[in-house]
Order: sequence, then C-alpha cells, then structure tokens
Amino acid sequence: ASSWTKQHLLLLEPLPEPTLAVLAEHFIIHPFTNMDDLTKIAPDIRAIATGGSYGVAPEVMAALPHLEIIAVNGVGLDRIDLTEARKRHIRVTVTTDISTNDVADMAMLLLLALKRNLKANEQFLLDGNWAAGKLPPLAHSLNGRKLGIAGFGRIGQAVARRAQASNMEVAYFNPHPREGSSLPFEPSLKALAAWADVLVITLPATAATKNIINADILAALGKDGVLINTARGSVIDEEALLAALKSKSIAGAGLDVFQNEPTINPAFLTLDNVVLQPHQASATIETRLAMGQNIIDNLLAHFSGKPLLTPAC
Ligand code: 8YV
Repeated sequence: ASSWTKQHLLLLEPLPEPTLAVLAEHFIIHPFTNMDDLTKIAPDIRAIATGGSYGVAPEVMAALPHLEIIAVNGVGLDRIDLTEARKRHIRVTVTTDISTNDVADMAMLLLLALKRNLKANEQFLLDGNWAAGKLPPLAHSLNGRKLGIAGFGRIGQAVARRAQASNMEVAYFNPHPREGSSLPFEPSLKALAAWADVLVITLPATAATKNIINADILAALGKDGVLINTARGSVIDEEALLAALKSKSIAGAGLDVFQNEPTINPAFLTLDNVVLQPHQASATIETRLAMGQNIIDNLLAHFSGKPLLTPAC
C-alpha cells in the first residue's frame, strides 16, 4: 500500500457536502476567512480549490510560497492569473465538459422563458385571470427563427444542437471556423447579430472579449432581437444593454451572469423584458457532484505524481 501524506488545501469557494467529505479524507481543508488568518498557514498550503466565477485573488496567490496546484470548480479561467501561475509552475485544472449540457440547457431555458412569456403567463394564472375567463397575450415561437452563437466551443455547440431540435436556423461567430461543423461560420460578430433573432453568448471572458457586446452589436441585433448570456458578465457592456432594454431597441435579455456578481446593477431589477438567474447554469446536484469529483481526481493525481485529468495549463 502506498503512503499518503495529507496536504494542506485552501478552499476559496464552498463545494457540495459530499465532495467536501471525500476531499477531507485526503487533505487538510482550510476554508478561506481573511488575509490575516491566511498568513498564519500560508507556508503549508500546497493546493487551492476554487470556483470558476470566484478564481484566485492575486494577493492570495502571492501569499502562498508553496502552492503547487489550483483546481477550479468550473471552466472559466478569467479570475486566475495564468501568466503568474505558469511562471511559478503552479498547475491549474478545470472541469472540462462536465457542465456543458447544463449550461446549454440554461441558455435554452432563458430563451424559452423570454419568448413564451413564462413569467408573465404564470403571474396571469396566479392572479386569477385565467379562472376569470381571460387569456394572456400570445407569445413568440422559436420555430424557424435564427439563432446566432457567439463563441463556438463545447457549450456553443451544445446550444446549437438544442436550437436545431427546436427547428431554429443556426450560425456562429468564433475566432476560427470549427472543424467538423457544417453550420455557417460568420467571421463578423456584428453581421451575426444583424442576421440573428437570438444572440447567445458562450464566449470565454478574456481581454479580447471584454464588452464585445456593445451598443453597436445591440443595435445590429435590433428591436425584435433577444440576447442570452451564460458566459461571463464582462463580455457585455451593461450600460449599453440596460439602455437598449429600457428603450426597447432590443426585445429582451436572458442573463445568468453579470458584471459585479452578486451585487448586480439594480437597474436590471426594474425591467419587464428580462429573465434573470443568479449564476445557476452549472448549478445542478448531478453536475456539481461530478465537478467535485473532477477536483478530487485532479488533486489526487497531482499529489501521486500522475498526469492531471483535465489540465488548463
Ligand atoms: C460556477 C462557472 O460559477 O464553470 C464556470 O466557469 O462559472 C461555474 O461553474 C462556479 O464556478 C461553481 O462553483
């Protein structure tokens, strides 16, 4: 039997109880409290477990001289300084492909809720209007409409499959055409927005995609257009989006992610043409347990000198 030394792990974002229970069999877990407390244990810490939307603050990474690995409970790497990690030979892992289908489902959920007036119709029923013999206004169909996908990675492609199942026409914008896909590639995001009835954002948050959905793109999407974002808040110029939603120069937006989560711009709460979620796209028990297992497997592989399962770099 091989011997296992329990290494010290810094936990930056809560994980599901069953994941923590297994993790605790192999590691000494230190939930992050504050920088002062961290300083006391900093030299012991060899590993971090964190969330995609939480990342690792630069001062936390800088405080840990013996950090070897960061296991991310998600696929977004926008809140981790990868250049610094590479420089210090700190390994980073992500939960590759585990949340793909759930995130794509969330994009369709937001889209269908908007188009089929889910919220207003339920309120109509709850208010007793149906029982009183009334009917709500007619909604809008997805059938035959055009759906543009910005960012054609795993999640974008999973959205495409769902949209095609709803008999939508699909095209995508990406830095390069996706090999093996027969769907139309549109090299201009603005042209895609002008073509589309629905624009779904599944781009990674990078310097290049910051505010990529700006006033210009929203104007191209037009007054019957709908915007769906399950990526990161930073890809949208929120002031421009709020202006477009208020003036109805686009029809609506379905948003799972925002700038400045969880204290989002309160202007979003006053709109009747949005469907909002508190960053829930991967938040199912099944997916979060599988993500937790991925974190455990990557950490165990690293400290056993085995190749990482899903390295980010
Ligand atoms: C969650 C995510 O926000 O995959 C990502 O990048 O944003 C999500 O999975 C979170 O990181 C889970 O804790």
